[in-house]
Amino acid sequence: MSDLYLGLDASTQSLSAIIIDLDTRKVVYDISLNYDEILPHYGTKNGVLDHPDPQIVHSPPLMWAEALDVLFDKMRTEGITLGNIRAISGSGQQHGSVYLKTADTLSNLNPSKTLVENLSGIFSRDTSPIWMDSSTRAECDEICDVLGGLQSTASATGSTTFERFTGPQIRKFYKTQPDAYNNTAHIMLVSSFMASLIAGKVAPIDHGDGAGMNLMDIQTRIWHAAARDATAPDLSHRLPSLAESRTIIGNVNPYFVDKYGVNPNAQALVWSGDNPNSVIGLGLIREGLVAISLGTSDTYFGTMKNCQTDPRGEGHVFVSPTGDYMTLICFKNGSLAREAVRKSHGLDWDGFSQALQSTPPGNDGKIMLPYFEPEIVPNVLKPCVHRFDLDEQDTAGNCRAVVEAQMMSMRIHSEWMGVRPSAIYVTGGASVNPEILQVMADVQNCPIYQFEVTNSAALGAALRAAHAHLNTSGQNTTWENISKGIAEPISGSVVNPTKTAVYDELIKKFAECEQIALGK
Ligand code: XUL
Repeated sequence: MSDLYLGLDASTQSLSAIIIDLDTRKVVYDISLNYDEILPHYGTKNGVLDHPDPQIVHSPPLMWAEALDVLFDKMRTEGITLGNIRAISGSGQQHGSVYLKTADTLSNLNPSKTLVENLSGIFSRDTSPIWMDSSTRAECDEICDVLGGLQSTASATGSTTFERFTGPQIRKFYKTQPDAYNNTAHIMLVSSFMASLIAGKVAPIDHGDGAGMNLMDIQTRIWHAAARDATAPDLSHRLPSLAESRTIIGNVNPYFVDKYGVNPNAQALVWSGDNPNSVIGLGLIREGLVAISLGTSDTYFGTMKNCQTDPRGEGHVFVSPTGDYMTLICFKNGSLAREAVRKSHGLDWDGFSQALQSTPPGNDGKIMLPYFEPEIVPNVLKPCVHRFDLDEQDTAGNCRAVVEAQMMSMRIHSEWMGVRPSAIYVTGGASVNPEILQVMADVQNCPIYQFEVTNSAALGAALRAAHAHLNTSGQNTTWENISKGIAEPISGSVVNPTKTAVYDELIKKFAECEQIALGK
């Protein structure tokens, strides 16, 4: 019987599981359970609770726990051989936090009861602020000021303070609900909360997810004392330890053995955030490998050996599960902007592609800054589309301008990493469009590969479980071995750069236009 590895992913909208058989390099089980559908009694919409203030976005932590019961029950009834699971790890939406009065119950869960029954009364805060919450501007400024401003906060913790990051969220909780804060014994991340349930004890926070808190020293990977003190009093004994993401916490909680037949010797690993897990699920295991996800917003993430932080404070540095560093840069005007241009010129996607084909690389110097929505990178608060040497009615020119702008912006705003990509793996809806990929290849001057993944975070978690298990059972293995044949781009999918010189020139003009648009 094959050894199996389980990767779970507690994301914003769903709990997913991927089981891999490393011998055959195959995903043997892949499921995603949508919280709104399977657990409607929590009243969430897209996994979050309704709130009159749109800046406040919370989810119920008990829902995530209940979803674990539903998932394991489903796996058991579907005949998955949970007895063959050798190791379990997981992925959580980053930044969200869970507040517990006590963790004593975790090691003593009664399998004849549900997780909800077992966990009743342990939370000091019934709802968890998640990454979509943006209600902590004041706390961000307070912490950032104590740490000496944007640049020094970024070099201390990997990112300047962001509303969704855990430190500012903890500070707001302490300021607005001091009694509940005092009543809190343990503060966990979504990832470490789920790992604690699986392991039956308080799980460490891994360096990858810890870097999304504005609380961890990004160089030494221990809690940053000044950041901690700037966040809330007596925080040190409320936070768990920090650990490498390959750390095995112990064997799986007997609750899952007795109730669902999980292998009693299955190792429970620390969990990490969804982005660090995706780095593994996409095979970004060497410096210079970059992934670009072309989704509602476009994200750029890649690995780097040395820790470089962004002096402009726009990008984030997390720790990769390989022990290297990784970056994440989020551009809000992704599909949003491409679609706005397409629709305003009455085109379908074929028409959009034809427009790209009919225009030359470099667009004869026509430039757009496509801030259809407020932009994260660069920081633009008021939406405004700027055009330089570009007529608003010029259909083909506008189509090319929006795509070139996105690709040039990614190149300019990732320069601080000091690592030029050697290959880019592209995912997300727009990654099927060869004309968009050609612009990407030309602007970045490197080959682009398509990647067919549905859940790179859960896959990354399963691969992390396999890596840790093999390396602790005397079968030393490398990340290259682990990802071979399973976390690789679609073979033959390469788009090579053809016209690059034009962009080395145009990018200078684009940078100037950006400065003008930003009023600098
Ligand atoms: C990263 C971020 C999101 C969440 C949810 O900084 O906020 O990607 O991890 O997916």
